[in-house]
Amino acid sequence: MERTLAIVKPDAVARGKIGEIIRRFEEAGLRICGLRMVCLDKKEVEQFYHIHRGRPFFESLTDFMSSGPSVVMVLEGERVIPTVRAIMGATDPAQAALGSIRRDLATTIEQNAVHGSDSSESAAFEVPYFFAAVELLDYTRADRVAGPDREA
Ligand code: 3AN
Repeated sequence: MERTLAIVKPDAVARGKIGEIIRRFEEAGLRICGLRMVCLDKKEVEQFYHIHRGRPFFESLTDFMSSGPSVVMVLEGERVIPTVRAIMGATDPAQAALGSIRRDLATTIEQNAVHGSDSSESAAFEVPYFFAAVELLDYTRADRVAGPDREA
């Protein structure tokens, strides 16, 4: 089962959208295995977004991401990385698909409400950046289990 890191960014936290964003992930059947609210400092954000160092928006992006609390979470499911990317929508909210988080909730290409790892290589760096292995909890989504009363 694949895992990915998702973040509710400071703009969405400030606008009271934590629940709305998590609801969309849960309704897609994804399992939350770790969840925490964090206030990242500039250095932590710079390390997290190190692949964007040198890009014109790096300074502004790291200021924004360290401007207030975020919610970090690890999601698990089959093909969870592309699934979360699809639920989020394109980086630029104006280009994001109808019904995606960014189309519905984001304001700008920078303050775009949510982050999700873009590959298994990124997830392998991003998940342990925030969570120790013991913090990722194992349980079964009861509503996803096939049984006599349920559709398989
Ligand atoms: P995504 O989050 O869709 O994977 P990336 O990885 O290209 O997009 O960019 C990381 C973050 O950098 C974005 N979520 C967004 O906040 C910011 N960003 C990306 N492109 C721009 C841009 N052209 N101008 C300002 N900020 C940007």
